[in-house]
Amino acid sequence: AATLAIDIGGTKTLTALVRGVQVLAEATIATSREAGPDDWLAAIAEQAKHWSGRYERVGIAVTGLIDEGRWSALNPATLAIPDGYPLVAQASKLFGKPAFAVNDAQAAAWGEHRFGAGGNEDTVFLTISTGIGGGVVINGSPLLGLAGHFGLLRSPTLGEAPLEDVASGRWMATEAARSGHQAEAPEIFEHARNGAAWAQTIVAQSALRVALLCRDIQMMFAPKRIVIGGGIGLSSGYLDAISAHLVALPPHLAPHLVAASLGPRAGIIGAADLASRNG
Ligand code: BMX
Repeated sequence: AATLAIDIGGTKTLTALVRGVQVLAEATIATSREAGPDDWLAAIAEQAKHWSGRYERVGIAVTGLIDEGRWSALNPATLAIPDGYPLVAQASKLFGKPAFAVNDAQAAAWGEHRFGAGGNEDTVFLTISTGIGGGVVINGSPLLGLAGHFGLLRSPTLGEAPLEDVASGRWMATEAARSGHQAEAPEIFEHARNGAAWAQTIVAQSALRVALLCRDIQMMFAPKRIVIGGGIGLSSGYLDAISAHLVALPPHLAPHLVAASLGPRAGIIGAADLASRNG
């Protein structure tokens, strides 16, 4: 039987009907930053109407922290979520099916570990997106709750700001505006490819900071692979830019970086599989 799989990110929401690794149908809607969780769920329910009767459970991946089925923002700048929103309770009421919720990067880490680039071995997944999310799968188990929220790491050299505030897609757009260019992340990559120095500097700075994060993650978990996903992470040239900073490391300290093979679907596939195991 299929799962209604949902991935609510800071910019967009992916809704799908998933069976195993198969995505039977899908739709992307914008996550309205002015609205709140009740409205986001209502918009998803509207879309899911087309699939009524075709799913028996709901698996939800979200930007933010999930604790005992309740949803909160860690960095409200990525998405402002009211503290402790009863997501699992609301979703199971709305859809009339058992629901399971997990952080978006943790869901994607699980998806990639089981069905994608992680190859069923120890995997750390990083999504470089509106924010920067992380998920860890060690010894076949996903670390849940707060574990893996690498975008929230702070380093004195970055002036106490959380890492994602100085490296994510949102940061890139802010940096562009500071240098007099109105551009969202996809346009910044476009400008960088066309040789614009201001855009190249922004991409390079973000990639360097993420490279340093990957180096540190290798020290913490020594995963077989670090899988890179998210709209920024999967932009052409970005993964190479990170890897270029890591080639000089001695082999036993060097992380092995690979692109998410499930692409933007890692979260829905992971959330669906976790829901089927927890329901
Ligand atoms: C933030 C945090 C993480 C999330 C990551 C990527 C919030 C709202 N989110 O670090 O939980 O995994 O952003 O989120 O505190 P995305 O929306 O960029 O995919």
